[in-house]
Amino acid sequence: MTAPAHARTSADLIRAEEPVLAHNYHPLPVVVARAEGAWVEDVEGRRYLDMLAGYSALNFGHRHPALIQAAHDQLDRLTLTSRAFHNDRLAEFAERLAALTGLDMVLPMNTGAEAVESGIKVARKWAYDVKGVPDGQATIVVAADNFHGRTTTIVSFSTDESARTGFGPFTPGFKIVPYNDLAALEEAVDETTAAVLIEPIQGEAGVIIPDAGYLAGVRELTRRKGCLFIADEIQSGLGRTGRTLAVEHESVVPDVLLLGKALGGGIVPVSAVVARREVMSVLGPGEHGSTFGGNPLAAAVGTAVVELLETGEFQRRADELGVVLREGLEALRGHGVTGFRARGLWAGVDVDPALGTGREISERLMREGILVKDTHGSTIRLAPPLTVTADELRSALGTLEKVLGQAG
Ligand code: IF1
Repeated sequence: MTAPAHARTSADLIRAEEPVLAHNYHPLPVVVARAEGAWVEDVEGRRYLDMLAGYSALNFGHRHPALIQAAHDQLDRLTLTSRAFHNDRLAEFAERLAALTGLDMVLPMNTGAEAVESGIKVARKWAYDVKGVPDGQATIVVAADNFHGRTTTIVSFSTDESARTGFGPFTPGFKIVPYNDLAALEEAVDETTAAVLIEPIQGEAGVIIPDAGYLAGVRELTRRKGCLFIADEIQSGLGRTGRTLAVEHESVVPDVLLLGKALGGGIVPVSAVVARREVMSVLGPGEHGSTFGGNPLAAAVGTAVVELLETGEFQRRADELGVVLREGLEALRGHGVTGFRARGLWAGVDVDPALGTGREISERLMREGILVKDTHGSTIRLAPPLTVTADELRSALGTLEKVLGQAG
């Protein structure tokens, strides 16, 4: 007879997962039981500063009061209708999200991967219906080292073998070019190209920030060559880089924008494709859909998220605190940090491999009360909630310095 869940220790719960939970993750050995703001607490009551924030799904911190209130209010009214009927929350969500992004129409979905898949379908249909590409011949150009999700079509164009092995056969119609290389893009885009799909900053690859001018170059090239620019801002968007959207750093407006993660406020899965009217208009009734896409609970929380972003407060915080983050990391350069890339409250930090792997550094930080996640090799990513304070940020950087000093 196993102990009741509320009496189980972290170790009990980790052990209990093993026989019944798919082993598709290797989590840090911490069992979170409650959280508020930038802080989480494990089963035994130990507190940790969350410097991962759900990979940017918790931009507004854990359980932001305005978002929780919006969820509670909607839970007491209506949670799901399916799209067979209208609901009284969806119009406002779509209106305010479109206005926030500077685009025209919204296709509400649930997870990031669904937004990516939906963006691919819309771009292909635009290529056939508007651009005149012969049926079945549309191609989409993507970047090497991309991360856009885990569905079979999406891993079809991944360059990460661990994401692909064992999952074939794959979806055709994708070309892969090096990221941050406009010449390669120029060569790859041809008359069959429906779209160029890229992350404005590559997250999983290690927070790879392209050269100044790259995003503007992609915008100019796609416009000139008559294909769509799809920006996957599922991780880079919604305040993370110090702007509503990362593409704003180069004053670029894509034809199609993919959003997710923080759009659901860290409460419910909410994602969306937002696009120019000409593009989204290729979808007719019955041609795409989702049971939960645009449900009233998601729309209510999504609207509250948009409301937080309309003030610009979180974007300013990320921009201003980004200076604290970059200065702190600069001070660690040569003291265990061999390099870093940072924009707003988002950084990929390369640690001297002699001091340990990213996983080992992450575990040492966990024991010191800081939660981060490694990406590849000895790179760790830092992405705290945008509600983090400067003191909390400095404290986390001090702990990183301590851990790097102890390591090796
Ligand atoms: C996990 C990575 C990050 C994304 C971009 C689409 C999606 C993601 C730019 C798909 C999702 C998540 C997946 C999550 C961990 C996290 C991740 F490590 F997997 F690669 F952030 F870098 N576009 N990224 O970053 O969105 O379907 O997951 O909602 O545990 O797999 P999703």
